[in-house]
Amino acid sequence: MASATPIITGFRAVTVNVPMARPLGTSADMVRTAPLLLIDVETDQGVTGHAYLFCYVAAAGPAIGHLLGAALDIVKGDPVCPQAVMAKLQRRFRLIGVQGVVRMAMAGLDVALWDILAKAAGLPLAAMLGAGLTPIRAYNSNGLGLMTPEACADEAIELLEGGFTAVKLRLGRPTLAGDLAAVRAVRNRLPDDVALMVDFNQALSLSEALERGRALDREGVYWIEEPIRHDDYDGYARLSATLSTPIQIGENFSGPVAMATALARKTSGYVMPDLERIGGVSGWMRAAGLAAGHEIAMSSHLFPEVSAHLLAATPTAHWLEYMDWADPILREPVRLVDGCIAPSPRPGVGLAWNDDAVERFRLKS
Ligand code: SMN
Ligand code: MG
Repeated sequence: MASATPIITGFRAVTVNVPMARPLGTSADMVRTAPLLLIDVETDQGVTGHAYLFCYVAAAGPAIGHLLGAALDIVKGDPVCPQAVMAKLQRRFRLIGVQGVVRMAMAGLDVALWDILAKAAGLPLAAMLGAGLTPIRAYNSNGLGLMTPEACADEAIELLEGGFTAVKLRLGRPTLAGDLAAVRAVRNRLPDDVALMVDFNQALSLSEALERGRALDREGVYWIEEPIRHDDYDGYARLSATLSTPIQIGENFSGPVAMATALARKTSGYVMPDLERIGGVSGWMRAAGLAAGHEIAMSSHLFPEVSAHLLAATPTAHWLEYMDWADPILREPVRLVDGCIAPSPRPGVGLAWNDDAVERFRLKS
């Protein structure tokens, strides 16, 4: 006999601000702490779903928590059917627009709902999605911010510990010469078979990106990430047609429709959707279908714990972005084996909070 689908009964959301082991200087801002919104969604069957969101700025945590409360008011009493819940919220939030923090709140809820479904089935999320618990090749994305070339080279070597075969360097200094010095220092120090990704965080104009991209084409870089404004798809199409190094974009795709638009315009050689901007598990699986249809390699952005499950179920899975930012508040941080991360074998997504650490890092309002 089929068991009844759990019913959504309530939620809790707590913002923590967790210091990063390796602060990250990007071209936009210096990031020293990870503001995370920890989400628990409760059901009538006693199964609780967990998810966390990366809030970028601490003030966004409580704001997204409030939006989540508004979402819960709308779907309380509904069964845990993520597709139906997301469709209902999409309709109800149409006037404010399903973008930015609204989309993030919905994505957090979606992940928590999938966690509930997988726990109720007694399966890890990857298995729930029909995939095996395949370890996913990861690049170490901790640190490697805008520092001196020497400091970057030293940190790049430290980041190989754990068997990593790829690291990501942030770029976007005031001059091309400054960026090139950092790339050369890191590339010269890394073994030849270690891949080096670079990320500009949208720092450049199109003409600057063409100039720096042409220079990087000679430096053995694996991909060039977000050189220009994230939604300048004409600019990305031009860069992709001109440069030999693949362009990488996707952390700012707001839902699968944005990704479909980008793919149709041949903006990049690779894509890397972000769990909380693409629409949680439901949005990711649609994005994975698009990537498969276009035969384009798809990586993840942040959220290594959930992304490991999702990449296991992604036909064109490429690289998992590994960062340790949530480790201090997790009971079981993600496990690294030979530079790969395997989805947690526990039922659900495998997130459980370390309550003492949550109390220590809780944002006091
Ligand atoms: C990044 C993401 C989140 C915070 C800082 C920097 C970066 C990445 O764009 O892709 O890791
Ligand atoms: Mg990036």
